[in-house]
Amino acid sequence: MATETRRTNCHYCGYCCAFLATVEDGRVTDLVPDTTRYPYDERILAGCRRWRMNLDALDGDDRVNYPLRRVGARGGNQWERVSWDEALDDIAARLGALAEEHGPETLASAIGGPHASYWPLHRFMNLFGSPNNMGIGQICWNPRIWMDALTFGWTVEADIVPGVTDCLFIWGTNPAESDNSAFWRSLIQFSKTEAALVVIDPRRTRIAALADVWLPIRPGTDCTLALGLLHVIIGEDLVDRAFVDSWCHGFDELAEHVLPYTPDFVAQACGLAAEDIVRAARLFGQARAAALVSGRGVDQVGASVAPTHRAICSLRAVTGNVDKPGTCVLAEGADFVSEMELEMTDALAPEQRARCLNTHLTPLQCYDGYERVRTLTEKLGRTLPARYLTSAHPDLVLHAMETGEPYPVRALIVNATNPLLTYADTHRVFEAFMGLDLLVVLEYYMTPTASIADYVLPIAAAVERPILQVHGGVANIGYGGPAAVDPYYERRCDYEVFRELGKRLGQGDAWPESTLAEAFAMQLARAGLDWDLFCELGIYCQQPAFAKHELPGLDGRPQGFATTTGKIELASEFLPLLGGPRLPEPAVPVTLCSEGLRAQAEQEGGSWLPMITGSRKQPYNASMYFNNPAFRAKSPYPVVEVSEATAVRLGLAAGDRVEIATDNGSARFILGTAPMRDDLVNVDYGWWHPEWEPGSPDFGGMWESNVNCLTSCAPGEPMIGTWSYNAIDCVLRKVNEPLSWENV
Ligand SMILES: Nc1nc2c(c(=O)[nH]1)N[C@H]1C(S)=C(S)[C@@H](COP(=O)(O)OP(=O)(O)OC[C@H]3O[C@@H](n4cnc5c(=O)[nH]c(N)nc54)[C@H](O)[C@@H]3O)O[C@H]1N2
Ligand SMILES: Nc1nc2c(c(=O)[nH]1)N[C@H]1C(S)=C(S)[C@@H](COP(=O)(O)OP(=O)(O)OC[C@H]3O[C@@H](n4cnc5c(=O)[nH]c(N)nc54)[C@H](O)[C@@H]3O)O[C@H]1N2
Ligand code: SF4
Ligand SMILES: [Mo]
Repeated sequence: MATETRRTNCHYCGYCCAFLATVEDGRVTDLVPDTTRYPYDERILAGCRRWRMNLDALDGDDRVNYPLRRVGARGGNQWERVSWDEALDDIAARLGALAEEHGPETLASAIGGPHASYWPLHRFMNLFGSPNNMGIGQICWNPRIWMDALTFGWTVEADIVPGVTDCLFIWGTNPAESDNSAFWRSLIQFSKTEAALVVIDPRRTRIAALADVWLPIRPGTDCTLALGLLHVIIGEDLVDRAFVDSWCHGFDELAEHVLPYTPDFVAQACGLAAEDIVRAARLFGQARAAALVSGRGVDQVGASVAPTHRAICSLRAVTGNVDKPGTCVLAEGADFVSEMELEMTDALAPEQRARCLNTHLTPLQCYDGYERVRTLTEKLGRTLPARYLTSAHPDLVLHAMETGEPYPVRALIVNATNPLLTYADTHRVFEAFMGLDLLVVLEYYMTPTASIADYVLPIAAAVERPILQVHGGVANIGYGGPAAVDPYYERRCDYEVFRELGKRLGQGDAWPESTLAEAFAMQLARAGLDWDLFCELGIYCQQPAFAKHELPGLDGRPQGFATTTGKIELASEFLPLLGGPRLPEPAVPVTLCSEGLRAQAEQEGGSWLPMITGSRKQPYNASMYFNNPAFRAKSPYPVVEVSEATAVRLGLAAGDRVEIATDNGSARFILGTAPMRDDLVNVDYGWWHPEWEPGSPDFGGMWESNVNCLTSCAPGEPMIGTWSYNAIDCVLRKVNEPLSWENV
């Protein structure tokens, strides 16, 4: 028996840690951490509960191993095994016929978190002629990317350097649960230094417990807080005058704009103590080097998202905490072939771009907005990825599926996402998908979404496929490595699936590389790096320089920032061109509970409360890993949390069964108590029961504790279209009947 050791990587989180696989006759028999490749850290791997799943997942009997075609009614969970050729021939023929009848825009795609390289799907879509890539773009990552780009001309990253950074703001992010790896470890170390740590989060997270100042903010009021911090910083002249005079545009306007945001006013609006606001502002304003990291807490709050990010950008700028060591640093563009080129964005004809189901709704998040920003960022040679930043709006895509307006969307390709759990408004998503002519799902598992497909295509996971993680090209870093083995059974890499489908639809010339590894090699070659060498090193990385705005441009003068004015835009000259505001204004959170629902809940002894959803928790990730028996033994059921005081006020106790509802639907959970703001509900997301039968009637138990049965994707933010998973409301009441899984 031939035994070899091969390099490979884990992809159960974004770090893509390196491993050495023992391979016997094409099968992996063991995995050990590779101590020679990025980002090896013995303690992190010792604490990581996920990486051993790679071995189980290779041969797990719950994996999808062969192409499956639906027989019988949609959602009936009756399948026949077909060959790849049969599946791809039929899918291509049906897509061709649908495009003939309705135009290529009748095909939409759905993506999720950064699980896969999405550019092959997007290349396929662009060449097919459809602009309608739907996903999570509007609520994950890209609000920040858009606002950073409009303010600074590119994205910024916190450069947290112990001994240099003397103030750090952690704003609406909880790395103990969402990262739980190198970054979280570095924060623990950082909290032990003299530097000030300020955490803005309604929950007393583990990082909040380490903070010098914890601001348990009322959800959805972060823009007001940021403007209040600016009020103190400008009022007390904690401003970096020299930097502002040379490099900021619109300071006087901003100074006037924040005058009404006094500590008392802000304290009232945000449910905080005025003296804590002043203290936090002084810590940031007086620091020699201050950094700030934000997350979902400010990304997923509908209309507030853009103004909050802009106010946060202004906070960095007026204090001069931009592109200096230990502050917020503008990344470099990647040396590799850009995501936009890989996606072949330019192949999509202008008339098809104009049909994207976002263009008339969100003037920034669309091809026109993208091209305008691209013109700016490319002045300094950097290109943003197009995929998220032009993604269609789910509200419009669902509407087109439901009504055929403005044109029918009849087919959908779902790649690396489980929309029935993770997209807003599950009932609506379900009805819309059930009515499609063709639903193709590329998956590892028979998820609820896969269970209602026409075709489920078996996809190769980490260890069976090469990995190149490049963060969409917004920084000059790439890491990953080769596959240890060929995919087991008949699984294939996503790339090969889109290539084969594309070839059947006349796209042959556009897919010169026959494997994903060859495509990665081509992507890296532009950086002068050979794929085999990259696999040995595990990483390509160039540190950005500091104070890049002072470097000489082509005309010999400082190159400045890639914005309309060449300066950091505290007052935006760009957004008004799209009908947006010059300065950040707080917005009012949405309500999802009608008066009728509230009155009924009250009659039944329930209460109406603000809600946040999806706060990350180990060991799960969105709708994944519920099939891991060890994880389930440790975290067996879905939880709704309130503070102890709130539980007492509501007459509830930990362990009670509760139902939460909005006008959209309801879900049931077990009540827990946790240290957090009073009168607030924190709800788990992603819960289903893989041990249940897929398909009708229970769809893997997804109706019972699925918080997205309550949410809505109605566009809140007018430039990007962000909807709300946080700062919404619900009614909560106790129920006595056992939850169905208690009977199993
Ligand atoms: N275990 C695990 N890790 C994950 C994921 C997962 O599902 N599970 N998902 C991955 C993905 S897709 C993402 S995008 C990242 C997200 O990573 P993070 O952004 O770190 O997400 P969370 O850990 O939920 O932290 C968000 C925090 O914001 C707080 N918050 C809620 N509403 C508000 C508000 O209105 N204002 C403020 N200031 N705070 C608020 C919540 O209490 C919560 O603690 O995590 C990634 N990592
Ligand atoms: N209520 C609420 N909803 C939310 C959020 C929230 O906080 N609250 N968070 C939102 C955010 S930030 C995000 S990013 C989304 C996450 O939403 P999703 O990305 O839809 O969530 P996952 O459960 O991680 O689904 C990933 C699916 O893809 C499969 N998969 C993993 N890797 C691959 C691959 O390489 N190829 C293929 N074909 N399949 C693969 C997995 O088996 C899994 O079923 O959820 C969003 N929805
Ligand atoms: S789950 Fe993340 S931290 Fe753990 S081994 Fe995999 S990539 Fe590394
Ligand atoms: Mo996300």
